[in-house]
Amino acid sequence: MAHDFGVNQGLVEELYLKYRENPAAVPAEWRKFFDTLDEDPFPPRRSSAGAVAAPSSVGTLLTPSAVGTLTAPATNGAHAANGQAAAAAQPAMAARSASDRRSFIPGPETRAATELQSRVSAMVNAYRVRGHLFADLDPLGLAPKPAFDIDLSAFGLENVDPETTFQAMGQQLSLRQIVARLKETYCRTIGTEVTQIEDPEERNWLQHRMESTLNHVDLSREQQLRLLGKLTEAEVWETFIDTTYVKTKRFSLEGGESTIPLLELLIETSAAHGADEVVIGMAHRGRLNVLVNVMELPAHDLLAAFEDAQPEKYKGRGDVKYHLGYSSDRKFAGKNVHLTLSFNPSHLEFVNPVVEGRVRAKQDRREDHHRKRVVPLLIHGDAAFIGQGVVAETLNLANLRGYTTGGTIHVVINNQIGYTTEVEDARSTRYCTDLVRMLRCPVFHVNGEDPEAVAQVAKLAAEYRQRYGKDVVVDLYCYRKYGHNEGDEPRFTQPVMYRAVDSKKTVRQVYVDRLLELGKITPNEADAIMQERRERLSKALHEVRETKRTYEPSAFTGVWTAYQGGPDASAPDAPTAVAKSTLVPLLNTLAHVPDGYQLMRQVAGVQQQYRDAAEKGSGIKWGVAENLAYATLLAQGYNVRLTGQDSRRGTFAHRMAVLHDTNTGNEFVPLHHLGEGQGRFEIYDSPLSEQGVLGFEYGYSLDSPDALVIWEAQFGDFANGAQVIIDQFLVSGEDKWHRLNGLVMLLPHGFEGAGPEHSSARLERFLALAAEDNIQVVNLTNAAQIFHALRRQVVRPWRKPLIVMSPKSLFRAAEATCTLDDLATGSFQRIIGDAEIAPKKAKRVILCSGKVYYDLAQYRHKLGRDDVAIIRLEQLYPLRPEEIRDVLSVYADGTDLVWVQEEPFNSGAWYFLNARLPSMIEYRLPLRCVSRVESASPATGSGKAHALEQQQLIEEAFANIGAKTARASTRPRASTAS
Ligand SMILES: Cc1ncc(C[n+]2csc(CCOP(=O)(O)OP(=O)(O)O)c2C)c(N)n1
Ligand SMILES: [Mg+2]
Repeated sequence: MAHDFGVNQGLVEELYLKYRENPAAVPAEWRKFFDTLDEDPFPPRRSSAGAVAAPSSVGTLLTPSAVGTLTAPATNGAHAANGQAAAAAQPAMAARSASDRRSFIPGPETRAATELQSRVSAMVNAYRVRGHLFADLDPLGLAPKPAFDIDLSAFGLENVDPETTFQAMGQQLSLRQIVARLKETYCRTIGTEVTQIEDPEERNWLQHRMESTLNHVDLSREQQLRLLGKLTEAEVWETFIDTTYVKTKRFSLEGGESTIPLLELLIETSAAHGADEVVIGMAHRGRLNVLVNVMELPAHDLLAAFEDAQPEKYKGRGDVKYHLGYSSDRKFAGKNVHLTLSFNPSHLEFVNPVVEGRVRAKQDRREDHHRKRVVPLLIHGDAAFIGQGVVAETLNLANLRGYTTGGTIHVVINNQIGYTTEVEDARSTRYCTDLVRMLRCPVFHVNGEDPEAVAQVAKLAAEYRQRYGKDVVVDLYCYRKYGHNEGDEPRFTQPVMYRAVDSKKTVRQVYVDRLLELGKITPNEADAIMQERRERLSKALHEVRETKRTYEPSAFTGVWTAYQGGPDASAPDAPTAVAKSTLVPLLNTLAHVPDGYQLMRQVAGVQQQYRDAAEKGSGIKWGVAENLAYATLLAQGYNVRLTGQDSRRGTFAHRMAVLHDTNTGNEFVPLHHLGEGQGRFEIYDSPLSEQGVLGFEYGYSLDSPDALVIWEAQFGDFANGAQVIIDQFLVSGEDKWHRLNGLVMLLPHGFEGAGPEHSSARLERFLALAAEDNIQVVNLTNAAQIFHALRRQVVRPWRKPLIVMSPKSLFRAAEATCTLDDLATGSFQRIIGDAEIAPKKAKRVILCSGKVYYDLAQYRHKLGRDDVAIIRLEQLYPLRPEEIRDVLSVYADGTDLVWVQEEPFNSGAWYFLNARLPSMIEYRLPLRCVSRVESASPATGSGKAHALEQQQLIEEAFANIGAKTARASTRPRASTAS
């Protein structure tokens, strides 16, 4: 064969044949390449049949240098390099042995030059794709090196005169220069993964930014001093606390001090490119340092928290100092930038979706349509980032219309250890950032001991985010100077690592030495910077001790000024009824679709319900009442956001908020067409995620007190997939952080024979989490109730999460419908008494909640009894004792009071009520429970067994009326115990 293009022979041949016919038919780069050939590299040959042989392969269009890529060496196993080209490199290597490559025999001069040029191109590409494997990233020097090399011999270039010039990186350079530039750009203290980016414009932009500067940032002396100043602040804070509060937990940043200048530069660069607000989420490591040195929380406040001088003030509330949030305004790039550090629980990475939701809410509020003004910045630990599932759920939100925030800047404080767990046991991937490969976004690994490399990466990352609106990752390689916390001994488990750690100079000292070497600073100057920072802290401590200052996070400022939390008793009531003159036009609007818009028959039936409601004023179903609640709020100018799996239609097809034309598929959302000045209605089907999405909506509600924000579970059972968000944020945020939120959770709940996993939203769990009026829990029986409950959530200024045990069958039940009058004159009823039964006649009072009410009422009707009252507890928390007392006051002392629940004895509201009700009603009526028997799983898997159980439950509720044996009991019934 006249010319050897390795495994790409067929592909190049095909291109050449085209070129031979018509040079204009191939891409310009190939044309130029073929033009340089002084003889036909593929002279016509004859097949045995005498025809011209077809080219051996047809590939996608490549450039000459991309073909070169295919002959570049491959990596191995799990650590294979990225990019399709690299994947293809492996067979190429197998096909061409080293001796093959060395046996290159130059043909005529130009042909040899062309061949060499393609090898050089291959080498350039190999550095771009895999240079990061050879970069000097680990300040401890312990990270394993790859088992192969990337030197000249890998490309058959080892015998080429180093002064031979080639075209590379857009210039004519000698081979020596090319290698030097490649090593400097890709193998120094920055390792880049950018070749996986799909958009060539983005990839080329980054490549150009890196190759034209050799991935260096050019800093003025002033900028270098600022960098040193930040490193010094980082170090001084830690050493000051270390000596002042010996062995007190602070989760030292030492070893990773570059985090501080990194954050500073990320914010500054974002600001220079359009950002004026940054929301940060981070864990324990270095958080105090960030609070003081980036957020500029006065050191006084944190020192006061260390002093902990007034413990009585915080009994039963508050949080540890390394979870505290803060917000401040600072000047960056000549303008004001608002910084927010989100409050955070111990649970690593769960703050991620919360921050994203907050950013989205802020962007929406500020009409930041390009999402460049408000930027999310998430700081991760290396072990947590790859280990926690919520990371993947949050990354998957990145590019979704309902959730995108225009790109998140991720920083990993990669100290190469998680508590005592080493990298080898922490992940199956090479990098702790490898999960983000799903987004194909750029990743910059950087050696944290090279602050100027960190500065370069900060600029690249922030500029990329601002320019392209996508996620970007900075993986800051560093080490952890001490154990996991300050009381922990790391040498028990990492003796070798800590020998290396113990031999290190501080990051600041390494930089000082470098600046001294370059003559940029004198030793006295460096000392003075340090001294000045130390004195600032000493002075602050002195003042704190003098004044016995304490620290309390500020609350209810900014958009929260007009809202309140606190006790239920303090919650002002606001009318939720809406005049018929408003309701009827809204119903007509909801019924309206554009001319020619074709609806499926069943969907048209749902639309007809609006018309019927407007005309008849009765028989209003749940879905109509719910959509009408949104419509009335929107018409008043409130914003409404509702997300969940399949929420646009509704799992049970009761909502139909987004219509589809049967011919075109075009969507139509009636709630978008209510008229001028209406609020924003957003409804999205969410990805199949619970913790990610609930965290996001919680975050959204944190920054939109004036909106109705709703997360809907497919079935309530799935909400426990988001249990951390519920426990650590939703129910406890007010107690720990003074942070309110008004998120609504719609959790389909109810025993209808659907099996263990589609019956229970675990009411008992929410009631166990209920304290200090932290949440509202309701289980509603009538369409008017959801209308008033949703409206109440927004129109009164009291903000608490609302947990709704949503119905399933009641969506369609005629008994649960309401009238227009109920919406126009009524209000939310926490408890619904029994108007049917004369109190004097009542021998038994049944108390219940939710759909079981209808089963009980129906059975009573069947029995024809007029001596059993049935009272519905629509709101289970907070309970207002006076209202309960009031409703029960009409029944004689000693009347049998039976709590009836569909749930097993150990679930539902029984434990909760049994602990509270008797004293609330001053023990006037003896309380006992009728329920399903105790069970480890919520419900039976047999539909028939369910029906049997339900029948027994209802019968038992009516058994032995008036008999003396009916006793108050808190124990499982005999059948349960045996
Ligand atoms: C969800 C969760 N599981 C376990 C822990 C306990 N824990 C606290 S820190 C830590 C190690 C974290 O390692 P890494 O993410 O690398 O952060 P580093 O402490 O090294 O900065 C663990 C396991 C936790 N806080 N959260
Ligand atoms: Mg770590």
